[in-house]
Amino acid sequence: MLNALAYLHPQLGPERLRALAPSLTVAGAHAWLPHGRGLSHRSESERKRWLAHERPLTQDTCTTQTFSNSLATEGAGPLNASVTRDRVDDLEAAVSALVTKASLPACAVYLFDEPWLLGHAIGEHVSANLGAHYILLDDAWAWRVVPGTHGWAPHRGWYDRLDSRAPELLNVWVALTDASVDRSCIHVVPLNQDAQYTNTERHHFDVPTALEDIPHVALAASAGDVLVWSANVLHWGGPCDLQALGPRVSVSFTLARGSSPCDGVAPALAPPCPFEQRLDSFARQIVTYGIGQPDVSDAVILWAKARVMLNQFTKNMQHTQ
Ligand SMILES: O=C(O)CCC(=O)C(=O)O
Repeated sequence: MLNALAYLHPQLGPERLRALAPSLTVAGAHAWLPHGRGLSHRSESERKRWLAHERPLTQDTCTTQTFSNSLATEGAGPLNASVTRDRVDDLEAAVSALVTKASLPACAVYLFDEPWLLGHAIGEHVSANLGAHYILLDDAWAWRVVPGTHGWAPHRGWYDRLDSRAPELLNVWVALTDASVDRSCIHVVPLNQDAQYTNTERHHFDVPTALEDIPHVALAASAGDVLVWSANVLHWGGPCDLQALGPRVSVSFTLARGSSPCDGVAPALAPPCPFEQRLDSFARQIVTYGIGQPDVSDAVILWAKARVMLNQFTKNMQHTQ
């Protein structure tokens, strides 16, 4: 039944996705595996060998100290590593093909393994730098902000106080194109300038109605840059001017420290993983974030809601049997 539902949306079959982004991997079907078979049934050593091919990050000039200091004081900053040029180009091309050739949401890029491999690699890098173990959550989104539109409105990813040296919840945002001030870069209110946060009596924060007078910083980024912020930092995606060089494309991840609270969000599936499970995860992201997004059609929302509901129904049936 679920198989049938997967393909009710004509653009969501693995062959169609492979045709749209031939340089990426669907369902763990890495090029060196015959007949495009997944790896989920293979041994751990084979899996590790496959993952070892994947080095999507390069170390940057910004030091560990700079990264951890800006996180501790401002709650946000660039990671001291960036994404390799090839991987940035492949992911950006995939997002653009999904949106422009198949009318799918940018977030469909998470049907491929590579974004998750990148998320896991960033999680390991952040863990090593902050001296705390972070896990990647099943919580992700992708943007293609076209000129004349803007990124997400101001919000916090978490509304309670977090540990500033090693926040329990981190947002990770990866630029797949340049994201300059005129091309929808991220804006943040640094925690040390956020009146709500500097009031140490206060433990729950909100989003002020008037932002004009609030000090904020534009975090202009180049393609491949990785920004990390404590989830309770007030942030938003700026406007992409009509004169900008092109759309701003980016992907995001969420990392949770150890077993910290994360609103019931499960850990991300380790790649490679079966395509059906990727579809489930994609449907969950659409249900969580997709409504009202310009690149998410009503057909995709309907499909995602049906898939999530059917999964829930199947789970309930299994519990009652
Ligand atoms: O890219 C954007 O416009 C918003 C990003 C964001 O709000 C987030 O990653 O939480």
